[in-house]
Amino acid sequence: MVYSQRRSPGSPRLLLWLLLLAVWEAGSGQVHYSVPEEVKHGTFVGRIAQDLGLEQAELVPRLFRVASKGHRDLLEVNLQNGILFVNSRIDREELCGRSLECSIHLEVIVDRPLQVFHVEVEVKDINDNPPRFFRQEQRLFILESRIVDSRFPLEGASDMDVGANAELRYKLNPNEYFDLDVKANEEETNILELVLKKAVDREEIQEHLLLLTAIDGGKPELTGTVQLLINVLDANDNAPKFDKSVYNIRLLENAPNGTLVIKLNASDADDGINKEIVYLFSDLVLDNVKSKFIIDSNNGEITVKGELDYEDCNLYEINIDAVDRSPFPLTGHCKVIVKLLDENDNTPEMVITSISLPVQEDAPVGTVIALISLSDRDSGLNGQVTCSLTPHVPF
Ligand SMILES: [Ca+2]
Ligand SMILES: [Ca+2]
Ligand SMILES: [Ca+2]
Ligand SMILES: [Ca+2]
Repeated sequence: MVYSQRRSPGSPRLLLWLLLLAVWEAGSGQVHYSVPEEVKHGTFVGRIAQDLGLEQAELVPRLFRVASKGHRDLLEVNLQNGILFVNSRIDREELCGRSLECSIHLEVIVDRPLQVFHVEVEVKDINDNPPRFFRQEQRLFILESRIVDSRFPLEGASDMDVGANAELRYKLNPNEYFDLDVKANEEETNILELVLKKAVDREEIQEHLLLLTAIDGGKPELTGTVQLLINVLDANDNAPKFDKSVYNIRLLENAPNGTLVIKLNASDADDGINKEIVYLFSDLVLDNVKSKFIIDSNNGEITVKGELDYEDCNLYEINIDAVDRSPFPLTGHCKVIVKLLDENDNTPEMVITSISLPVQEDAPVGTVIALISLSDRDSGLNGQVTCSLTPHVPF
């Protein structure tokens, strides 16, 4: 290479000539090396002097020097042996981010005559970044009534490396309820979905804990994990239930107003308003029952409201509904049978059905004077009547 040392900056022709020379040098002096990222200080990169056609002995006298834009200190040349070596830590991710191509451009300059060489040092990716999830925990809320095959989106992981070192696959810990579905899209990201494979039941399990693992394609592979916390939300899928379907109650007639007949109790396995219960007389309940009894819708207490007369009616059948407060309520049923017990509240009644008066003084013994009929509205012993006459009379 010939180069005139004479400088005449005022001459445009010379400038043009210099420029053309520089371009020609750039084209002819291209040397390419590659080095993995994160190698230790002093790692050999290439025999740069030799590859550029320079003698070791001329490096110092010709002021051999290297310039690199922005990252001057990453690579260095030993002027004694003309070897390019790694001078400080090279982190591919810091240098080039997610870009597939990553290289350091060096400009090698020698004087007398001035020559400029261009050297590319490609920085190769190593798998030094595990897949990372943005959160430590992903929380999902799933209504228990969701059908099998329902899908719920998940957030994937990212990997700072490139190529296979950043290609992720995913797995979910084996479990009864959920599968993982991963679809690749054009943007080199994955679409992750949790798929319901068995219906969940809040009344059985309220919270499912899963572990999602992302595995990169490096050798050896690196992994990242995230916990999936799945809260099962309640659906109104349980009707209130009474302890028994029939309650048999015995109650004295004439029980005063407000007497407690029974305190009913129903329970509901759901949650929130889906388990809150209202107690009501069912549509089957007749008016005569409603006139005698009252039910407290909040606590299920049935009390006496009207007068209970055994002689009037001695058996009441009361159908009760327990309804939850859901907007789509479910109902449980029971029957309360109230049997009244008789009290001796009726005096015997006497009716003279026939009488023949006056009695003649010579009436023979055995003559029927009067036919008396006795009755008592009470029952059992209370209704049994005995008859007697005042003593010391001729009858
Ligand atoms: Ca990686
Ligand atoms: Ca890397
Ligand atoms: Ca439920
Ligand atoms: Ca319910």
